[in-house]
Amino acid sequence: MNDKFLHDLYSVRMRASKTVRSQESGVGSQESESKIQNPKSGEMHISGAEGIYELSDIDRVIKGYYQRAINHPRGLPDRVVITVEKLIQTPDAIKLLPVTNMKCNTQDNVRKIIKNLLIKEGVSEQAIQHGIKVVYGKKTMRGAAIIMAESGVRIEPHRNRGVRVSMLGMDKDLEKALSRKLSKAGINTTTVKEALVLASKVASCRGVIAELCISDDPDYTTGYVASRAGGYIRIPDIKQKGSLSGGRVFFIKEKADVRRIIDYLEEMPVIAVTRFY
Ligand code: WAQ
Ligand code: MG
Repeated sequence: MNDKFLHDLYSVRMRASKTVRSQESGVGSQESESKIQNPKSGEMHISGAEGIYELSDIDRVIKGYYQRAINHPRGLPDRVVITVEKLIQTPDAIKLLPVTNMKCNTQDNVRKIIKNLLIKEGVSEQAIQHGIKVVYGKKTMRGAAIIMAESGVRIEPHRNRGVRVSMLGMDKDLEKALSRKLSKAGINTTTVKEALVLASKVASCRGVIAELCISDDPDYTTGYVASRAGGYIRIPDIKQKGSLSGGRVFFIKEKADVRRIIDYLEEMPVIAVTRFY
């Protein structure tokens, strides 16, 4: 990628959280308890967002992120942190994964569908069970869990926080083309576009085999399984409406260098520039 790409590019990140007082999360209140991200600080994750943008877009992006933070279905945050940083490294060019849709599911067979898709990628049954526990579990994290695809061992260093994929963006022409394509399918939303870029960055990381994702928004019931080989496979009705659970799991090769994977996902700037692998 040429250096004009680096000119005036910034990473913008937002995270919104709320401190849940002990009465609210007290005994017998399973719902509040389930929302607490970090039991020690009582901090509950409300929402987060991140992207790479040109300087001229930052004003608009910050306003949008702030609106998103304070109008979130998970509740009103009492802390919103927005970070703007100029990129010091030229982004890598990546490709977007192709998008496909699974047919509607009943709650009964949705776990079977997840399992089959992940087994196809070579993830073991044990690893899948552990992954399913994370994304359907009561505790929601700000980032993703990392699970070794064979042994099923969970390996990310900060269990409560997880690994937060950051430093990712999409070329403007590609975004226009993608919007047109998604519009035809009736799914041209920020949620889909952001998830697709994230999944594409994760899939571009050497050592990552597949990803499983369920939104933690109570109203958003579509999730996905993604991999470089299988693409981005949307799964409707992956969770019940109203549920606050959700999360992401990255399944990695058993012998992969976890530190390198985390550094790439969190720190290496990438821009999606073409549609498919
Ligand atoms: N890096 C790592 N994990 C993340 C990140 C990130 N940047 N953002 C969110 N997560 C984790 C975190 O545990 C959240 O609780 C969980 O994922 C869900 O995040 O095709 O909206 O932002 O229709 O609620 C997928 C389907 C939507 C889109 C995903 O996720 C489609 C979504 P949310
Ligand atoms: Mg969310």
